[in-house]
Amino acid sequence: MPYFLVILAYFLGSVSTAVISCKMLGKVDPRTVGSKNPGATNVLRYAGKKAAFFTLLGDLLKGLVPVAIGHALDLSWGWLILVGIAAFIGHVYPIYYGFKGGKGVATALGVYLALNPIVGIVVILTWLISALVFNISSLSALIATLLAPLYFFWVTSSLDLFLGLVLITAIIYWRHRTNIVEIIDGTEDKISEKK
Ligand code: NKO
Repeated sequence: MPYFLVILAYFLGSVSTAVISCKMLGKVDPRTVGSKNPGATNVLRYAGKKAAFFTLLGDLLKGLVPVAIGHALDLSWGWLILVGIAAFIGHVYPIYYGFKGGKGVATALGVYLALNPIVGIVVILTWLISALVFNISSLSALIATLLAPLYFFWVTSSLDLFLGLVLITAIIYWRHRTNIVEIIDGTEDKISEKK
């Protein structure tokens, strides 16, 4: 049964809500503009708030729902994070789009919220505080996902969970490698331009 949930999570994670919501709202395909990333940040830039909202919500639910089902089945932390990783990998390397997906931020957040809602909210607060300070979406995600494994280890003391979360963080950093260069160069996009 847990194996089945892991596979299901991968196929669900592979569905791009950025591509689907932009298509349904008659907006530009986010994979062709800006950062070319099918994620809420790039959708907000080129397709507006409504499409960005659905993208964020959909990508979050792809991580949240499978892990919440795992919780209902009383799976161990090790199995739960395996289910979460499967959903996350689906989003980042989707089977339906030639394995070219997103950066994994919203789906990781859904996984965090399902693993432990309180810790998930603390991760969101970390993102919000970073966003208020730096005004950069990618940097805020990089800070939040770096701290998430530590928060969870503090609360659960599960090494399986910690190692799985570190893998998610490592993949998010890898997917943000061009963002990291632009952050260092000072050329990364701001969330809101105050000019
Ligand atoms: O286009 O390369 P880009 O600038 O878009 O995108 C960089 C970005 C990619 O990720 C996304 C996903 C959407 C993030 C918006 C977050 C909204 C507020 C909720 C808090 C999220 C916190 C958690 C992060 C943990 C990983 O990075």
